Amino acid sequence: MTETSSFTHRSSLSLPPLADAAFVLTDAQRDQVGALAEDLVRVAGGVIDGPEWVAAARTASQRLPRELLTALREFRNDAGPDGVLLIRNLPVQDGLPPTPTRAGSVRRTATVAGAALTAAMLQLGEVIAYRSEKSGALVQDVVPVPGQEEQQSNAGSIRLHMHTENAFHPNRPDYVGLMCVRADPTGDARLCTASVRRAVPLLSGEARRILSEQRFMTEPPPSFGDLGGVTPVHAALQGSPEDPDLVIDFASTHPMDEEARRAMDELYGVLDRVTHALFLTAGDLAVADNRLVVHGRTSFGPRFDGTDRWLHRVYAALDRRRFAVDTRPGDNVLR
Ligand SMILES: O=C(O)CCC(=O)C(=O)O
Ligand SMILES: [Fe+2]
Repeated sequence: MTETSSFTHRSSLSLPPLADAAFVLTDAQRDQVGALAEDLVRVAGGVIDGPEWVAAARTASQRLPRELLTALREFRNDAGPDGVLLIRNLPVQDGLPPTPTRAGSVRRTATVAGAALTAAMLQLGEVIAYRSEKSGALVQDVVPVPGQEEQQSNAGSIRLHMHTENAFHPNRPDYVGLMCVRADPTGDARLCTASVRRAVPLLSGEARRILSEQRFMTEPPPSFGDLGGVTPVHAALQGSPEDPDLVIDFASTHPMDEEARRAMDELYGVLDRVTHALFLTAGDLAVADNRLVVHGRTSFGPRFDGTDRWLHRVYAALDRRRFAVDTRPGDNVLR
């Protein structure tokens, strides 16, 4: 189905570029974030994946510039029609090392960029990770990996299909933060986002009805095991019929019957028409509301010589009580 669809952003050209709606920090605001991030680099030996560092980052996040705090708070209340908050001119440390090329690369110790990203995400919710993904690290690298070019994962460099982050998981992140520390030198790699709020009005009534029924199944990656026996059958449109959430992954969600397949094809086409493509440069943070937005990436040609595109990724979940069932008490790493 989706494997054969061509990837074009037809009418995305007529949408206002998301970059125009960005929150751009002034240089003084960037330095203010840089100062709190520098402090965090020194806390608890900079060891991110421990309760001490996360607690310090949570406290420090209250010192983010007032205007940024306001933008984050408003985004949390309502992520708007596009469901993405683009924040630009965040600090990135000088002397960035070569882009990693290892599979599963993560940040175990704090950097200025990693700390700034975590602080921003902590104003949206609690930062979380998954034990079976990127070794449970809270700050992860998104980099192309040699030998994994063809994979439908963020280590690949072929087109990454549009997806809800961890669509297969009963406790998905509410927000996905992707911060660029090194832009793609070829200029080709673009983060793609599409909002269910833009898509739903373009869907037929029939497709809306079918997509709202439990007629879809999303496979977990093998590393996640059986997720405690939770059945992965779900509706693609969930919650409010007027303003639904979207749960779908065009690489791993399977329609369970012929009508469901047609509805999913229609959804694919409609999402394609409302897709924004964003070229991220160093210091850009794109936060997607994972209930409203699917995201993916255009294909690009990595060089694996240390100059490739490099993003950091942090997830946030709104409610610690909701994900407690999948963690040990007080922990931020879900099964
Ligand atoms: O590389 C990108 O722009 C997106 C990758 C992605 O989907 C992810 O890391 O969750
Ligand atoms: Fe993703």
